[in-house]
Amino acid sequence: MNVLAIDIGGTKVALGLVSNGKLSDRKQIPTINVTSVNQFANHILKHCQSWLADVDRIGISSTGLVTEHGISAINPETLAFPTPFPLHTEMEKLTGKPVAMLNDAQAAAWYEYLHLAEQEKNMAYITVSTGVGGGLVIDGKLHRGQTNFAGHIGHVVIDPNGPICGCGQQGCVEAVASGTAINKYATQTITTPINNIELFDQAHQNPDAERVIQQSAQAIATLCCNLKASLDLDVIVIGGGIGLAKGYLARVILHIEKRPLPFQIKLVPAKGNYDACLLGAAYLFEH
Ligand code: BMX
Ligand code: ZN
Repeated sequence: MNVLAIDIGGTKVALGLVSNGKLSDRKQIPTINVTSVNQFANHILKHCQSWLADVDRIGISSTGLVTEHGISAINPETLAFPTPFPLHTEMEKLTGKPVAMLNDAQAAAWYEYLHLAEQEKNMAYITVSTGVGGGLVIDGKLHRGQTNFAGHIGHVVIDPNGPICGCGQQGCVEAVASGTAINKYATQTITTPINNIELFDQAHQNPDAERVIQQSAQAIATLCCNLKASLDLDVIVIGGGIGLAKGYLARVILHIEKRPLPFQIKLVPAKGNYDACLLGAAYLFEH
């Protein structure tokens, strides 16, 4: 089976041709601002025209709350689609192929669950990227909840006096730990302009850079321990551009190891690497 996999993030859209579960071709385009769902669907299809004839199904994973009505933002600062945004129905209309759509981190959680090394039944996937997203697998089933909101763990409040989050709350994990938050803190503390890649490169010799990364790692560690206490998970899989940045996971683990034993939880990097959400889109058809 050939699946056209589409992963929509706040800054980029990844496109993949997945043949029998393996990524055989991949492209990346920026997430553009649009006024209609038709405009966005055509923009995507323009870039994968050459694959379409071979495609049996289309899987979409997207940042935001994904329901049967379409995509909407929990944090509109990271995605500015008009609401409603029924990308799945529009793609079905334009291609005539069956389309499935899920939140990006929920999709990645399912892919990672199917690829766990151990026979674990309770796990979470956390992506630390533009935002902080999550997906939960409980007793071997992807848990989405009544309104599909389950897993939006980036919007768990860890500091009621913390920074305002784009979702309207104060002190969410996302407002402290995401790539966007890291970049904001870095710009405030380090006087020369610096991007997140440079920040990680400089961390070993620049205490300000290290402090900014530690603040994020500590917030993610708190989130992991909170998840262990609330769901008694067996493992948490970490992904995303920040989550997979060199040395980040090790920093989170060090913070977790300082907690009392019942709160400690095993962390592993995503098997799907930076493409966990893209592969997740293709695996929406695997049960
Ligand atoms: C936000 C939220 C989640 C998403 C997460 C990670 C929006 C637009 N997105 O918390 O649905 O899973 O970011 O998204 O409200 P990413 O774009 O950083 O991968
Ligand atoms: Zn929030």
